[in-house]
Amino acid sequence: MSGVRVHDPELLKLGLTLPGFVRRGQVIASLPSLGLLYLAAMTPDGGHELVYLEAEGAGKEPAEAYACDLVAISTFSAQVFEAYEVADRLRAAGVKVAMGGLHVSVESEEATRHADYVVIGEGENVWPDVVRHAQAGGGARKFFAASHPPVDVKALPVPRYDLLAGRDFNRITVQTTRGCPWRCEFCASNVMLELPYRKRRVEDVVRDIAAIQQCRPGAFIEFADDNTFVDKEWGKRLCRALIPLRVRWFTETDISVADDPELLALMAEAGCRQVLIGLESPNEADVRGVELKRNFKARRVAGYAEAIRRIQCAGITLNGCFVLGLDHHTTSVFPAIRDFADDVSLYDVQVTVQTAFPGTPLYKRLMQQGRIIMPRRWDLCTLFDVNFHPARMTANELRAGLYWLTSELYEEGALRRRRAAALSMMRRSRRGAGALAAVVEDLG
Ligand code: B12
Repeated sequence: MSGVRVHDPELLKLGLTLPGFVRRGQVIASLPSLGLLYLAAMTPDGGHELVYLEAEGAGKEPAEAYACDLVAISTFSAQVFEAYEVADRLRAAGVKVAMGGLHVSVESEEATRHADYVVIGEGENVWPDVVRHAQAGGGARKFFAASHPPVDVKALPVPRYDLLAGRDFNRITVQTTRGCPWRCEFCASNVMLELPYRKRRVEDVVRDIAAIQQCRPGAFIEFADDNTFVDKEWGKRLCRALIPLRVRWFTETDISVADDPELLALMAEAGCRQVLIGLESPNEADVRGVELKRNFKARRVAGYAEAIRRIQCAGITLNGCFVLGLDHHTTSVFPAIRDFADDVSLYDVQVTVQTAFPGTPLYKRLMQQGRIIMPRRWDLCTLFDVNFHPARMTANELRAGLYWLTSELYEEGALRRRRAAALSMMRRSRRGAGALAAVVEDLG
């Protein structure tokens, strides 16, 4: 399923009018599903013909889907009801349907009402069994990744990027690592990654990027990682290997990337245009307890301003992400985030609403506390729709704060002011100044 999802009508209206919001939406609206491209690469021999299809919504699935014997659908919570509708229609037309991905890995029972085969967990080692089972006319059943050897990221094949030929995508995704050593209460990516943090072989990442460059010269790469630069020495090796490829890329990582100036310099040299980092909130007290293992987030807040300066002065823009509605948040958080973003000259800012994705510790806690407004309304898991009672404000205050902050952050003047400040911060350092033209060209 393609596109972004938001339901709140007020926010949708704002989204159509605010320049910063619109631009960001356009950048991310179009990215392929890397999970499905991996499954395609793992499909066993046997004369199967593979196609990659996208549906913008239920009812918009391409007719080609109905000509398939087996359709694999990847699911996120926000679009899962639409995915179920597509699956129901395909099955009514005699097509077998397999579903997997983050949502159905947690809510597998629900998915069995809509799919022949439901896969729980990482798909690579299970998928060949699903295909063979379907080919043999096997009946509906669940498949568990845990019953297969764990996915060895050092043995991953090249995703079938060639299947994307002829389609328009803003960016193409590559994974360099899987998982994250931290456990944030709200994190939805961790739900299926019982395995520890895993790094791929640098040469395999280079191989995959070369494969992309072959079918899409000049493609902008987005690393579909949860936290790329946990291991700084591995990160340096990765960057050194990327330099000759002359690639431009974006990734998600944590603030500790700023601890290592050599790594930052290599990232910039290797074409890193932006890192996205979950700052969560400008005040230490607000994020206390959010990271469940070692209170990582709270321990870092005091160093944010300096870390941001180091990253941007290295010639890499920062997209700082904030979560609205944490238990310590009062309505004072909205102006605090706006002021902080200005004070530290963030090039890009992303604000989202705390969201209880199924399977997360947050979901469990808010359910126990009776704070989910409409349980099982997965379609509201968009990161922008409020579906819980915050602890220190009302749900309506949270909504109103989101609208207010969105307008403040993304109107043309604010956007221009923040970016000009970020670029002037970069200009003041030798490395930053060197990267300026490339950043402006790639990110606008
Ligand atoms: C890149 C990305 C995007 C891209 C591309 C998404 C895509 N088409 O795959 C874009 C920018 C479009 C996007 C959009 C959205 N995203 Co997004 N995105 C990501 C990100 C950063 C990486 C995803 C990725 O490529 N992972 C790597 C691949 C290899 O893993 P995978 O997809 O999970 O696939 C593996 C398994 O899940 C399984 N599998 C997956 N599908 C299937 C299917 C079958 C049949 C089988 C057998 C197995 C299987 O096997 C695969 C290989 O192991 C994740 C964070 C994360 N770490 O997951 C967020 C994430 C997935 N996104 C999220 C959200 C909320 C969204 C949006 C709803 C935001 C919005 N408001 O619009 C939209 C939804 C878009 C849509 N139409 O559904 C949440 C989803 C949480 C949830 N439980 O639903 C995540 C986890 C981030 C977060 N903040 O928590 N996203």
